Amino acid sequence: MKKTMISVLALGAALAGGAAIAQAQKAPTAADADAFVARAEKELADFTVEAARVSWINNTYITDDTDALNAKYGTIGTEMSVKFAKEAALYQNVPGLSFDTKRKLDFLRGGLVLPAPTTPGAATELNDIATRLNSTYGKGKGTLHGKPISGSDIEAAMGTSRDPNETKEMWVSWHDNVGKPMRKDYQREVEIANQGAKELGYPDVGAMWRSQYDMSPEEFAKLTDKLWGQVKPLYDELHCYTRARLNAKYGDAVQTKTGPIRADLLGNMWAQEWGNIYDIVAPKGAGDLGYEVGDLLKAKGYDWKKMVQTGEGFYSSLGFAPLPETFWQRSQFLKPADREVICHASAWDIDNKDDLRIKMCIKVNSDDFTTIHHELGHNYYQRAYNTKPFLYENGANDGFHEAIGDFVALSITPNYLVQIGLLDQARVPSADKDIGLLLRQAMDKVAFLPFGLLVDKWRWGVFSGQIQPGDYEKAWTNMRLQYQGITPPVARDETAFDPGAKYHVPGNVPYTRYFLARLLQFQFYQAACKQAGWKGPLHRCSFYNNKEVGKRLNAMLEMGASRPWPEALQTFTGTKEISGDAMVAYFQPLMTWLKAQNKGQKCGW
Ligand code: X8Z
Ligand code: ZN
Repeated sequence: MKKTMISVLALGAALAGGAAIAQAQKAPTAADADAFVARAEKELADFTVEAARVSWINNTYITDDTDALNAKYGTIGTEMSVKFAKEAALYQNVPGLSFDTKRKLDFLRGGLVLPAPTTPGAATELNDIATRLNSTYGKGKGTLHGKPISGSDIEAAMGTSRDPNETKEMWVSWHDNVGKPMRKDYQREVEIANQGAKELGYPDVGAMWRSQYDMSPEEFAKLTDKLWGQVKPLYDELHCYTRARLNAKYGDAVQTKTGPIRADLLGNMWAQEWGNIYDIVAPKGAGDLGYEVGDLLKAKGYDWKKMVQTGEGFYSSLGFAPLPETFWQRSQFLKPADREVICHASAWDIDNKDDLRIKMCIKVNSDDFTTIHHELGHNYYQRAYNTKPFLYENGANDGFHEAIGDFVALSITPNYLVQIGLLDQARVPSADKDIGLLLRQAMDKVAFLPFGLLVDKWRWGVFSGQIQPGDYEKAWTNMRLQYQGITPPVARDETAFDPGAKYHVPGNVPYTRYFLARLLQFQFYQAACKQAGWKGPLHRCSFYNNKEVGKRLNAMLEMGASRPWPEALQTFTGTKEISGDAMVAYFQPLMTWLKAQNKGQKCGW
């Protein structure tokens, strides 16, 4: 009680305006807190519609002018959110708060991803930097054979090139051209945002990010380590097997038999998903899966529209209403020829009602087919909770938001591909090809896990000061080695800034959400297949067309963030615990097979 009084008086000093001071002088009541939340919710809801439009334009048409507008609106948004966060803190311990008011106060206080201190000019400087970093990433180019190549083209080329000189050139040029110039800006961004976090009563920005999971930041960090422990054995076997196959293909001079894997050989710029090199690791002979989704799409003449319609079709088959006409009019599906954009895929809900959009630079390949399902998952989630109060218009936690579309895409089984006419019945892999199927999935799903964890392990360290600016690069490279067992194709030093070459660092998008989503999507999938009465091996299950699964999914989605996430999880899966068990169960036959393949090998790095 006393503590509350002290903070209330502190507010009086901090706020300008007689009304605030007058109000601050008497102890606030639960009714005051309700009124404050209602006001904050209304103001934020109104503002974010306009801010989202500005941000959309900036992200789909990067110029100095749209950068300036984006930074301006960002600044207004930061100042508004910081003001509400400070005020929310004053009401937090008021006696008699309702569940909803308490929950919304927590969101208001800790929900800012990039807080600024109230020092004059700080929010402006922070938003100038954040916009510049984001746009620098969008405009970034690497080279291939000495010629400039855009971000979306280089991503695709990393998936298809099997020439280690090419992949090395692309890897080095991308990391040097895009990441390096961001180093100073990023350091300053961290400084300012940390001051903001401290003003709001958090030790640093990382602690703030970890505060949004219905448990303490410390408990959350422990939970992520525990989850990683559950799935790490699977990763270790996959790493060992993949390294051996790469060594067999490229020879000792390119990929050593022991030690880490060279980062540019895994079919992905960040070595985060390895499915693109399935051809290199495919079981020899009979076990091979026998088809590649990208090839099927191309063979059937799919274009971006057919790909998106196919994604939509899956959600429709579950009983979700079709996407609105405006989705088709307003989305960015292709990379415009005549201007700079952010190609990194995202899903937008501009008006918190029905103005849903995706922003992609779609290519006809397997990665983008999966990503379309991923992005649409965001859109259907957004629409499912659109009647909730503004502060509940969010995922149960951010991992849920990232998991929905991936969970749906796990249903893209051979039989599903037959159902939609992409695969001929005669080419459905028989049961003896299960290992190929599982390995193809593991190369994307399992390979991702340590990367999903380490991006924020690095940022948590940076924000807490455990990683000092002079060690940014070293700490990053060490974590890539420690968790992923990979090594850059050339030596790196502190003039580099490799974290900046990954969208979410300059884009300031927290990343642990994707680690959680990797596990959650298998929990959702296991539950859906049980609901559907599926009896065969888990990985052959598709819940396409199953309205019952759709109905139960919608029941979880429409909750938004209104309840603690374990309750949302329980609504769909029956359990309150996030766990790696479902993922481990899915890959169990592969695990056995990998162990047999790796027998006699010295695994690890
Ligand atoms: O960023 C994304 C989505 C947009 S939310 C395309 N993902 C992560 C990444 O690309 O690094 C999806 C998987 C992980
Ligand atoms: Zn996403």
